[in-house]
Amino acid sequence: MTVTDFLKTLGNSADAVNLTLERLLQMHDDPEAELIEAMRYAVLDGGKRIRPFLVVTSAALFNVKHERALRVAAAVEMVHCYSLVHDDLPAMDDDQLRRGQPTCHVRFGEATAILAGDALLTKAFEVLSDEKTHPDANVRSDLVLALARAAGPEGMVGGQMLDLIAESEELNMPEITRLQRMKTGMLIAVACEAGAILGKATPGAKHALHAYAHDLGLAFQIADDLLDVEGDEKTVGKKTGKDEEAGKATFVSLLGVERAREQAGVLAGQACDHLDLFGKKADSLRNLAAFVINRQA
Ligand code: GRG
Repeated sequence: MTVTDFLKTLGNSADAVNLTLERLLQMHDDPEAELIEAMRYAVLDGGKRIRPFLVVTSAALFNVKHERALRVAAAVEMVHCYSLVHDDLPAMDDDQLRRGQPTCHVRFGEATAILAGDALLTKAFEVLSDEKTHPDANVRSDLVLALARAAGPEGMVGGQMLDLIAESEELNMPEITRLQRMKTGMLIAVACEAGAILGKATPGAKHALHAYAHDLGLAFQIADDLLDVEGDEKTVGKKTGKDEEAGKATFVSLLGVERAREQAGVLAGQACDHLDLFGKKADSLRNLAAFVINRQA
């Protein structure tokens, strides 16, 4: 598959997820409508939709019904977008720009942005728990458990706490790896795991996807650190140079640009090796690994 073909595949998947998100977050006339508007603003304003792509593509390995995978993909994206809204708040990173647009709190005010983040997080679990997502209650509860673990104190929120600590304490390589694994890696991993849960995959297949996602998550983060150092603010769609400004140690500050880029390549290659048992069926996941380390935004 050429890069252009892959970008088309990613774009088609994003369109389908956007439609699902649009349907799940319908505007209405009630007095609290501004909350829905802020949620829609945070979710429907672009983004690469990498996590939804992982859900849909890993689910396809097990022939899961597309509508089911799309609902789970939308739920994972809601959690991702909530984390971006809260991360941009004045009490956190105090960012003005996200995906090339004013951040949610700049557009709607801080209080509404906090509520929009809260509501996206809870809505995600409502979607997963709904029978429309899967008729088997065990599958639904496994999805809820997996996403809660990935997003909570032992996952993304815990990682964000470590990130706050990193502003005043110099972390070493194992500590940064753990931080990034929790902050970004676990949501990426649960996106792959969700496909396997929906497809009632064998332990071997689940393990392979988990190993792929682990390496992909680290490669993704190194690429993100490289973009913060080298990226063009307009293309990236958010402020760059933030890690250095905050005095935060990152993979790039510890390894240097060249070794960091090399390491991202090694991790992406390793990620693909874990997919051997799926054969050609997993080519889209392999292409995603290449996309993640070469992206400009
Ligand atoms: C505030 C609860 C809470 C958690 C915040 C994930 C996170 C923790 C903050 C996001 C800040 C950040 C820039 C993290 C680095 C990696 C990352 C998640 C980048 C953004 O993800 P992309 O590149 O973004 O997939 P798009 O816009 O394409 O969806």
